[in-house]
Order: sequence, then C-alpha cells, then structure tokens
Amino acid sequence: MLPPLTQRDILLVVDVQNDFLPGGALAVPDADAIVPVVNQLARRFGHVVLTQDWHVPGHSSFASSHPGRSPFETIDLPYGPQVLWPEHCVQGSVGAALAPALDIPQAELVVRKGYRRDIDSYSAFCEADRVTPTGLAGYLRERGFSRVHLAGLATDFCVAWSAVDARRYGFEAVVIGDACRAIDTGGSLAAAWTLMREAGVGEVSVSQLSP
Ligand code: VGL
Ligand code: ZN
Repeated sequence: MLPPLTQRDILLVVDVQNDFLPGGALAVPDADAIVPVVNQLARRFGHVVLTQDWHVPGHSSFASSHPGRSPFETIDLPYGPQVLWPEHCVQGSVGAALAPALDIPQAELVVRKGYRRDIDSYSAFCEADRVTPTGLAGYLRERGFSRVHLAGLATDFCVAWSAVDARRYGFEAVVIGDACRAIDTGGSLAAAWTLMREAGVGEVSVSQLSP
C-alpha cells in the first residue's frame, strides 16, 4: 500500500486517444481495456491532468516523412535516435481526439505535445531535444503538487518518458502498471522499465493504491 492520496497528488492520464486504441493508426495492443480502469481511477484523485499527442502533418516522427523508411525503424535526428511511426495523432483529426469512452470531465488541464514538426515529444514535461520544456513542471509546482501517478498509453514511450522526466523535474513518480499498455517494439518495454527503475520511478497496481 502507498501512503494515502493527498491534495499534493495528481493523476496524469497519458495519450488515451483514438489512434492508440484498436482500429487506430498506431493501435496499442489491448489498449481499450484500460479505459474503464482509468475512468474509475480518476474518481479517486482530487486532480487529474490529461495529455494529448498532437502532431502537425508531415511530422518528423512519421516514417512517411523520410523517403525509403518504414514504421518502427529507428533513425538519427539532430537530437538523437528517433523511432519512426505510422502517421498518427495529426492535429484536429479524429485519431488525435481523446477516446470517446474516456470519461474524465473533471480533468483540469490537457497538455498537448509533439506539435513542433522537427521535434517529437513522448514526455509530457520536455520535448525529445531534452531542452524544450512543455510547461507542465512549472504548472504542477505552482499548484503545489509533488507526486505524479501515471496511467495511459504507451507504457514504454509516452508513459515512461513522462515518468522519468517527472523525477528529473523533482516530483515523485508512480506508474500504475495495470492502467497502462505498451507498444513493445524492439525490446522497448524492458528498456523503459530499466530506465524508470534507475530514475526512481515507483510501480503499483490499481489494487495497491490506497483508497
Ligand atoms: C506515443 C509513439 C508515438 C505514445 C506517441 O503515446 O506512447 N508513442 N507517439
Ligand atoms: Zn506521437
């Protein structure tokens, strides 16, 4: 059991968007199973923030922006290695919309990320160049939150990078494992957990969260 949830705790719901759900452009296996879990979880937190992957057409993370490249290959971009993806979460598209079954009207903020053509942003805190902040750390700090619980998609990309960055910006970070699902390409899930453990990210299951 974790210490009880307080007014210093926030739930960060990562990228529960149509394109990551079954039938979407970058469907995460079994992703629809977490939606009711996340809805229930959100009722237990005093504060909830959502993220939304939000790319321009022709984004540099799309394989289609790199002639001859295919989705799930890794290439080197100026800021480092980048996995290439099918086109997904294009601004204003149905695929980029939050899942209709996501029922968290009480969410206080939606953080959009990945909106610069040449820089991806898995993390809700900092873009993939590792220097451009999204503003989320300042927002959470100014509001007095100190512990971030994470749920959503995908465990090995946007959830993991957000959790590691939460630690980097001085927050406690706890991934609610069974409220997330992974893409798991090229060993990415195991690698993400190694990085998260090294960064001091905790893991709990929904049932371990105190009421
Ligand atoms: C994500 C790959 C590309 C995620 C976003 O939400 O984990 N993964 N864009
Ligand atoms: Zn993306």
